[in-house]
Amino acid sequence: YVLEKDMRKAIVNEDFEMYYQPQVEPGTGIIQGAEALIRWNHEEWGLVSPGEFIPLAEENHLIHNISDWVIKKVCLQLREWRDKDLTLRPIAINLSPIRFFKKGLVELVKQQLELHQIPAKYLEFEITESSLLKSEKGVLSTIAALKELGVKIAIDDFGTGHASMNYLREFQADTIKIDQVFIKSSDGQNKKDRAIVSSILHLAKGLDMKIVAEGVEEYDQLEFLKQKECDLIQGYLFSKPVPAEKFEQMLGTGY
Ligand code: G
Ligand code: G
Ligand code: MN
Ligand code: NA
Repeated sequence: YVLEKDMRKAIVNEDFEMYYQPQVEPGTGIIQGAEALIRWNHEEWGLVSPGEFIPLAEENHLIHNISDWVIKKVCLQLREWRDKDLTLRPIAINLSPIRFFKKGLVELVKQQLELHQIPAKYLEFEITESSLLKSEKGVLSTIAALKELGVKIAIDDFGTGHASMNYLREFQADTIKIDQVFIKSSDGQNKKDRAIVSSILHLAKGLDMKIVAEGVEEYDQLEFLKQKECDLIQGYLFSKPVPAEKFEQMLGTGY
């Protein structure tokens, strides 16, 4: 309850901040995008992880306010980068499935893009595979309306939600994000995980979808993904999520 009360206060006070984790080409290290990840700087406890407060916000409806704040913040950030003449890269926003059940999402996105004169292709929404599974027709039509605006859609945590093939048929996603568990490989699972990753990469290529591998921490993982022509990698090996100013420096230094 204390956390909930503080969260309401944090929305008003804007105690949240967006961090950005680069997505890079495995061959060149060139930054081609980023995932936006929310951080809560709590006055007493310091940084509170979204893994803790997002599930709570999904229960008490504050997720609507937080989701809308994130969309506005990222659009404003893109505008600031454009105003500084930085080369824009697509930014991926994690979207809670709960947000779909309240009206106005598509309108908000359209309005923010217009307000800041940002081409829609610079926004991508990540939707987890498991949330798609549970979703109804209304969700799919909202996704279609977002796509109509020109924003991109990514399936997050791919491979863990059992949605798989039928969803890839029915649902026009642009990007697949391979879940960290298949990249990290605990001991003894390495051979199996590489077979799974290879087949997901092959599948994505056939479907003309972009593939992002998450949780890349080691060089041999990078080498493997490069060899298998994975489009982009994201993980601590290249960079952890960083504040906007830091990400800006990384863009500016010609990665
Ligand atoms: O950044 P970190 O690894 O701590 O994120 C933990 C979890 O919180 C991840 O599942 C991530 O998708 C989720 N998350 C991070 N930022 C956001 C956000 O802005 N909105 C939503 N809905 N989830 C987020
Ligand atoms: O659920 P989602 O895939 O959106 O969550 C992304 C989360 O993964 C973020 O919280 C981010 O901090 C975390 N993350 C990103 N790269 C790595 C990595 O290389 N290793 C680990 N352990 N976590 C990572
Ligand atoms: Mn994500
Ligand atoms: Na993920």
